[in-house]
Amino acid sequence: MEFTNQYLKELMDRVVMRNPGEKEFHQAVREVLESLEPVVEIHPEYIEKGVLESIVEPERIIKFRVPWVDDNGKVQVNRGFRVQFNSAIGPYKGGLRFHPSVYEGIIKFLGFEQIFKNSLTGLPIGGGKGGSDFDPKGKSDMEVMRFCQSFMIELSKHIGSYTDIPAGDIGVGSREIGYLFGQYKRSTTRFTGVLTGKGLEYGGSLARTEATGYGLCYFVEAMLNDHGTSFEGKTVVISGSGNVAIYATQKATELGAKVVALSDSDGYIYDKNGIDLSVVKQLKEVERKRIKEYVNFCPDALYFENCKEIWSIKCDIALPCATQNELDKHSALMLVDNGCIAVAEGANMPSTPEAIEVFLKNNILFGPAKAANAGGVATSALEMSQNSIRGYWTFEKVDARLREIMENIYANSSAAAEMYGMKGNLVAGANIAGFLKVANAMLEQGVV
Ligand code: NDP
Ligand code: 2IT
Repeated sequence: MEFTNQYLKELMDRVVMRNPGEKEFHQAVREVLESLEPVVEIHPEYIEKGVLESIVEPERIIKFRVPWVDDNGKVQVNRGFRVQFNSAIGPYKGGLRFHPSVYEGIIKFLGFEQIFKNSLTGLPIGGGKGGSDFDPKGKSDMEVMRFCQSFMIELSKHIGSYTDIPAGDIGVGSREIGYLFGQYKRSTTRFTGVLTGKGLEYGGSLARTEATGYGLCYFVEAMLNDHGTSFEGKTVVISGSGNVAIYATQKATELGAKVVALSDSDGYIYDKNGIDLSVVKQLKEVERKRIKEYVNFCPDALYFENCKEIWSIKCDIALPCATQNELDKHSALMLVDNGCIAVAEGANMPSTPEAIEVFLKNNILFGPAKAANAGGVATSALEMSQNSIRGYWTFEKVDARLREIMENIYANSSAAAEMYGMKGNLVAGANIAGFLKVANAMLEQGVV
């Protein structure tokens, strides 16, 4: 799509020039700016008062060396990042990603998306993201611990329960959060809710582990209900086999669907009987093994190398829950040809812009990441609430709040799309609804 608004076009050109080589960040900004075309026509003040100029620039970027000693006594050096993108509506909030592909452009794209996602939750949280190019895969627990301790010695200087509250993302789960929390406490002598996704023994919230996957399914159920259908009896394909994929599988199954495929970065499994999640949980959460091992326990299942081909499986609903740009135009066309009716993003920016275009043109119900996967961070904010009152809520209470939040996000994104003349386009609707709250807060706070 070409910009029709000259200011937005020039702003996009400046973002590309000032952030060279950061293609994922450019992609994320372009999508939001494109959605805002009808908004700035009605509200030129967002341009005139510099809101758009500011919102694409992180408030602060912290980049640091993370030295640690491996099990052979060799010194390893990684890079650590924290992008504190926008604090207009609350303290910076967003996950940490440990994956070899991490560089500044990935963290900036994730931090930028987080601003609007967090706004959509309706809760008082700003946008941030961090991480490292460290690869936890194949490392011993002690290596992971030493890395996390070194990472937190530096990060602890920049975060706090009123300033910036990190959590997990790819490669950062309960094990890593535990080590990070332990080091934060030791470095600062403060026991606070500075991280979310904590263990239940030391301030974690019930249902946070399940929240992103469950929230994704609550969003999809609301979207399907609005179009006279539901998960009941549907065939579902889910990519990834990490935290988000596992709990999306669990909830979709509970809601009456059959999930027939999961993947990791090496390949995918197809089980015509429906995925046996107890096997996946044992392999992935306990033993940290590859998804191909699944076929050793479920002999009817098949394993295929090349994870991208998972989208060739015929399904009614597709939920990409692995990583950015995992679903391209070719995959989108396969899904459409096979009669898929709905796609919703559990991962952040998993569909390429060309894939999204295919979905929108073919009237596929499409739930964009900012809206559809906001259940994780929303439940993180509920964890912060519980930490503030020094108490705990029941699983049922947190889960009910999560469901209500996801239904509201669907309703608000849908309403914003319609109000700005793009009925049914939840990409535009989510971007606009998320943007307006942050932009108005920025206007009220002046040039800061
Ligand atoms: P996990 O680390 O638990 O799992 C990640 C999964 O995605 C693994 O199956 C992994 O396979 C696969 N994957 C990761 N990178 C790649 C890659 N480059 N190519 C193919 N597959 C890949 O992470 P999560 O489940 O937490 O995160 C998944 C997605 O959901 C991410 O996009 C994340 O940003 C997003 N998300 C997560 C939230 C959360 O609360 N955890 C909240 C909102 C969004 P392998 O083991 O082979 O690497
Ligand atoms: O992308 C995301 O929203 C997350 N990884 C969760 C962030 C959080 O703070 O819970």
